[in-house]
Amino acid sequence: MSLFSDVAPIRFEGADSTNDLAFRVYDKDRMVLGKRMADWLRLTVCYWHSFNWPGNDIFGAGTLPRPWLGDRVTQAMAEQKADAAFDFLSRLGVPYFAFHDVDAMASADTLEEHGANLKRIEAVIAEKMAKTKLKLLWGTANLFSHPRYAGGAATSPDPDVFAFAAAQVRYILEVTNRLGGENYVLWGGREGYDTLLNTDIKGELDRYGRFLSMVVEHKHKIGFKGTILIEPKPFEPTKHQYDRDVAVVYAFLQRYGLEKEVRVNIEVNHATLAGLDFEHEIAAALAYGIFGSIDMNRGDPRNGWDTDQFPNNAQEMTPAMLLFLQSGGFTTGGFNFDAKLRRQSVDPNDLYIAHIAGIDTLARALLAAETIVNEKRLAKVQQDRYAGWSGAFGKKILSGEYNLSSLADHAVKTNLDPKPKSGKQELCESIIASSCKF
Ligand code: XUL
Ligand code: CO
Repeated sequence: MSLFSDVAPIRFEGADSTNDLAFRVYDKDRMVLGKRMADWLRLTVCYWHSFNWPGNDIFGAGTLPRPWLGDRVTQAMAEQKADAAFDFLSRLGVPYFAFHDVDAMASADTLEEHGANLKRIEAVIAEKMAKTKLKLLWGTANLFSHPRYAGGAATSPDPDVFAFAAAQVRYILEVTNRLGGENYVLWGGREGYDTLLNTDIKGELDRYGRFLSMVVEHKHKIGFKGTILIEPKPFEPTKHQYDRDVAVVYAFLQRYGLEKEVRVNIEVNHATLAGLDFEHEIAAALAYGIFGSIDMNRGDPRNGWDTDQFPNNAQEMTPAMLLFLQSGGFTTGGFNFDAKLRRQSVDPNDLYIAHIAGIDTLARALLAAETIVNEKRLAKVQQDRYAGWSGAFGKKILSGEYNLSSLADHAVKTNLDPKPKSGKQELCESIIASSCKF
């Protein structure tokens, strides 16, 4: 029995269902372009927002019933939390969870105690995973909540903080490995600055690069087969985070020789906070070959911060889902709901309803993307648009047959006079809109 036990396992009931606690679109065994819906989406619930956040904000205290939370978390409280989390996950019927070290464990005062408490909860979680068949999408270290990390972790001005963070990462990376985690995430919570007046960017980036190299070295040393992921975000809590977006992360990885070792975990509202579309970040990661996983949520267009709301707009999601589908989907990644309830959502069922609505939104977007792929209308627009590059002349340019002057001579001699062609944006947009009918 737990806070979430009052609900029967959530089932697919179809579009006409009037049951708030049922899926209308997400039908895990439904085949989409040759793969089960569940295997495309690899749905994940995050521990921190769902079970480790009491509903506090900067103006007020926690509002949500989370009896296992308190200033000091004992092992018994941590176990009660794990009971509730695994009960919720099993009833919701998703295959994965994700967590930070401190989300799950009892409070600790020293690093040694941190390691011991983490091990104790690892044993509890391992047993629950075996019993429920739930899997770990990723583990991560919280290197941003404790006051010692106010100036960053890997980018802290203090080498002791760097070493403390290294110890924390080593513990949780090894736990992630033992629990069969499929990825390890580094979100650079405070790896950035509040003011440039006291900050040495080059030094901080070099140390951040060193830290990440150490993580990658350790991954190989312990035989962790999962993927190391960086989660870009432009700001909040710092004024400027070094991992501001996918392109910046790629440049960082290249500079420190890690672009073949590390991929990205893209979060919807981190993209929008960076002034970019979510689909832009997916497209960029695919173009650079570093697409890894997705943190699913949405922001509020009129708020400039990370509101972490559950997604509810399938049409908005469809362009990203289309890129995802066309790329073949995840290897080790998944759709993790990095989303939280509103503070007034104090009914235990609200957590189910939020996830169900988010999952159905993803399922709708997936089906819309499938329709678009099958219809081939959008693909044709792109093919026609770039057709010249697969013709003889385009190929000759790309093969290096011309240099700048010989190409210029050719253009003059043949009196080139290219005419504008329609980009067909309205057609593309109407294809997206009309595909969202689920
Ligand atoms: C913060 C955020 C984190 C990471 C994990 O904005 O997204 O929850 O996903 O540290
Ligand atoms: Co996130």
